[in-house]
Amino acid sequence: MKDKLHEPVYVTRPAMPPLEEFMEYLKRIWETRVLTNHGPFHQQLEKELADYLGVKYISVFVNGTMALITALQALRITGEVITTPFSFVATTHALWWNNIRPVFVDIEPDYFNLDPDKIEAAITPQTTAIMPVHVYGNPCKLKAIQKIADIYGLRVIYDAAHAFGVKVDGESVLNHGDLSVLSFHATKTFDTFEGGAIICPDEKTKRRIYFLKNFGFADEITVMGPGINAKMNELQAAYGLLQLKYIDGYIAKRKIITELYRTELSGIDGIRFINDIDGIKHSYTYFPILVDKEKYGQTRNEVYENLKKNNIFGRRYFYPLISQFPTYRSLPSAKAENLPVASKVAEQVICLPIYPELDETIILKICGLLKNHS
Ligand code: T4K
Repeated sequence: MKDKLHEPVYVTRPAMPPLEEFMEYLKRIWETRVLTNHGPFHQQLEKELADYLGVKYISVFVNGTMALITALQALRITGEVITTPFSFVATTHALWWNNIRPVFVDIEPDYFNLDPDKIEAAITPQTTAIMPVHVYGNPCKLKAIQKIADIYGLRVIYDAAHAFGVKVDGESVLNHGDLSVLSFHATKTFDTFEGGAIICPDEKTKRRIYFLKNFGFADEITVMGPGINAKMNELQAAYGLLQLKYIDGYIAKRKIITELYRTELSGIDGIRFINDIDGIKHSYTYFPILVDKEKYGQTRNEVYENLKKNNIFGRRYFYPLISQFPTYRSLPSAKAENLPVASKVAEQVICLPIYPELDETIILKICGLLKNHS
């Protein structure tokens, strides 16, 4: 155990199924020689994911970023899109790649998602859509966002990269909005090495997405538009099928870890974490804490450095805000005065290690370091 306690611990580590079981899938690929282009594993994964997640139509992608870019294409989004600065940079990059102007709106202080009360003021005649993020897998204020979208005739595309398996009152959070986008990156609860998906409510949209992710081919000689190559390959899809057999166990372990963190960290003045929300089935992809330097006596950066000195590599997701990166910082909506809550949270947040194999002794070590910090 001594060694384990001194090994570097990263914010995450992918949970992997037994290698022998993957060999069976590899043998099949070697036999059929179907490596990509909507092969049998690709199709089977779409079917099994739709059943598992409780969604009607899902289209799997090579990664989440390409899925986001294609989702915007699928709905022909143009002009301006209202979005959050408190996310991974890919959210806004997907807009940039579509020549769409991001308009940053502040987040709410409880779950750090786009604040619906601030959306209306940011709408202009050029606004065509809202792109919120279910940050850390906690659902956005779905009804309030949809209400605004309905009044102003806007589309809603949820970046649900963190929300695999999340349910609201028994229904998938992915069924909200016009489209939702998942990431199956190695750092996520459900991974296919790299991967992603778009969830849509009707067959017609799924068909359009299907064409778009394969260069726009509608059939062998018909190209319906400037599609891209963003298909998930058979290796990724096969791995995803195997991962699905283990996913409930992964989520259960993440829940146990989350609960241990909460027990150990409760009562530390100046450390805040998010509790489970009534009616929500969580997937525990991240464990963020907020450090209030006045009460805790150390800044978030000091906490980050102190953990690092002890071989614990937490991550400051999401600092800096996307609005602070050179590509976006000259936008009027990127000004810190426009984003007071996001600016504060970005200065205070650190995500602690969480992954199914994380040992209890390591969690206790991390919590011990946080308790005895003076
Ligand atoms: N929207 C949102 C809201 C997102 O969070 C993301 C991705 C996207 C869209 C885009 O989806 P993808 O196109 O990625 O599917 C990571 C991930 O690369 C990224 O997928 C994720 N969000 C983001 C929040 O985190 P980094 O640069 O922090 O990852 P990295 O490589 O530093 O990994 C973190 C730790 O994980 C490492 O210290 C060790 C461990 N790790 C990582 C990898 C890649 C492993 O143990 N094995 C691995 O293979 O961005």
